[in-house]
Amino acid sequence: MPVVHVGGDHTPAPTTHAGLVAWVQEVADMVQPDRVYWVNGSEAENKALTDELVDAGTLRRLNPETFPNSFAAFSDPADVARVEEQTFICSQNERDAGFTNNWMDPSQMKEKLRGLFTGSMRGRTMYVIPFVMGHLDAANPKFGVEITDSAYVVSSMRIMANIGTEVLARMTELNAEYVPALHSLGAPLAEGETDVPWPCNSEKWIVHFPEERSIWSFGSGYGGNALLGKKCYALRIASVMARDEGWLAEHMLILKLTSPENKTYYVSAAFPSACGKTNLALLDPTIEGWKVETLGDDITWMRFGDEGELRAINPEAGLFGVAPGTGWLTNPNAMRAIAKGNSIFTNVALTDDGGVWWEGMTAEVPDHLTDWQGNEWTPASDKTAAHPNARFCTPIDQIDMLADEFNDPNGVEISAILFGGRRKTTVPLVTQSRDWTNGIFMGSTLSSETTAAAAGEVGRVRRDPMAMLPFIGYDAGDYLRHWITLSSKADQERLPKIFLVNWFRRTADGGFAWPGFGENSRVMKWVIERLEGTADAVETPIGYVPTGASLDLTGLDMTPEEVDAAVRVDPEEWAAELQGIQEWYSRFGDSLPAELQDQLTGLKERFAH
Ligand code: GTP
Ligand code: SPV
Ligand code: MN
Repeated sequence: MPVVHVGGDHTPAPTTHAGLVAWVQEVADMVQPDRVYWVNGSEAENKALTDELVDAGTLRRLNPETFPNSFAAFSDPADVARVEEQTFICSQNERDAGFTNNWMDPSQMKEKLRGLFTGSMRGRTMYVIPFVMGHLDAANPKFGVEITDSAYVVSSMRIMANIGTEVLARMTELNAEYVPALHSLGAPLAEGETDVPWPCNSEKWIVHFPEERSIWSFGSGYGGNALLGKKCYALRIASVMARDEGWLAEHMLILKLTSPENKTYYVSAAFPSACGKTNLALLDPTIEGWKVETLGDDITWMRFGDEGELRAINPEAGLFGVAPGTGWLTNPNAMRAIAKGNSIFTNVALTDDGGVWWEGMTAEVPDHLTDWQGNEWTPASDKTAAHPNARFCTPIDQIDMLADEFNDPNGVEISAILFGGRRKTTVPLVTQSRDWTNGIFMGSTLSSETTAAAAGEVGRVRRDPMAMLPFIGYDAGDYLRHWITLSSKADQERLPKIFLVNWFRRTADGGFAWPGFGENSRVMKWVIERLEGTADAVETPIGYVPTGASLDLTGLDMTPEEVDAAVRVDPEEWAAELQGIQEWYSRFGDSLPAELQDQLTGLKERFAH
């Protein structure tokens, strides 16, 4: 593998971008790696890296017959999810981080981080990964450069983003600005010390400097903490860019629907982590005549176009999906993409024939597995075989139903936006907002039970505005105001309609009130028919919900009472909900837009009448 050394026997960096070369040199001086390597993104390079990772025990090569060019990684049991407690927005002023973010004075934080990063790559290779989020030929391409000491990160970033030589060439040609994104596992190796399969540090810091548009991540090798193009850049830093440049960076999927009449619609949807974005993005409809294609499953960048239409792109190139629950019955499109290979699995279980398995992948449970922690596992085991936040990392172009428009730098026009959460009670299957501002109110008060995607308690209801709670890179009230003011750029006729959905409501016996997955196509059909003005709805204080007769239930084994239980607006449940919203809004202090306070007042009044 060709190696570019910095210092000593200096070989020139493969770029004349002076700012970049200087930054790489500065980082190398601090982290003191054994070598510096500029990632070119080629297949040969990836083969060499994955071979090394297999030798080091970080990756297990899967059976090439069933999972070609695919690998499994098993993390340190303390490094399995995003660490929100250790995630910081270090704006110059504390006020600009807002109450939803951890904050520390940026110079103090830099000093702390410099201490941790000094010598942190000793004994390791420092990889320099030029990448672009979104299209390389966009009007204003969003470049980044991740420096990391993890080859697992390099190989995963190669799936999740466009990386390497071509990107660097374009950056150089444009002398472009880029987001410097520094990552270290925080596990230097002493002379002669043998490595562990998943190096990391018990101390973790995921830090963003919004004014500088830079990222420093220390101590974790896990996805959202370490693949810095994803949450750190494409959401936290991008949300700040979006605020300043007049666009939106959102935790959303993008879906294309074609009706039996051959009309096409694009819908984006924001659900919190592990609440169904990838599954809806890859929807396999159960109703006749409807076709679904996908453009993205996790992050969406949107801007108002010249005609006042809201246009969306997916800045990512891969899926980093929740494995458990992703199966041939619930999500065949994801399974087909995974089966093509070229994937990295993390914290899944291994089958005896060198394949992977997780809860919900197949109807049949294997008799014997090796669980994600390397222990023997049988169906009698009292633990799950895969970690609940086990992930698959797969190139998006392996999805058969990927829409061609994915490749269009101009994106697609969004007709409807869904906000959704995981709520056992209270929130109906689907509700159409009264209007745009009421829809922003719905998004701003979105609530969901916490999941295994972040470290900490699971199942606790928390407010998660626009599913962006862990990802808004600035003050949450300013973020909501940005949504409101931005729509002045819109053609009011073409503003998307906004809906609130909940696939996770439970019945008295604890089961799901709605079968979900492919059956969600029935809800999507209602959404489209609402846009077209053909579906009925009943007006409730929270908005418009379907009548039993307006949802297409053909072939679905549900009684009208069961459907009613899924769409019901229960005044008692909503009395408690209003209390929760009131408390939530009180936390914003004076940064809450008055329009949203008015929305809450209006909602209370409608319930009182
Ligand atoms: P992140 O990648 O963390 O952002 O998650 P996500 O929002 O993409 O969630 P994903 O689609 O991976 O789903 C998370 C979990 O919810 C999986 O275990 C799914 O099986 C489950 N799930 C998704 N959609 C539905 C649904 O309609 N009904 C039910 N009951 N479960 C669902
Ligand atoms: C999420 O947690 O929302 C994810 C996974 O999509 S991660 O990349 O870890 O953030
Ligand atoms: Mn996500």
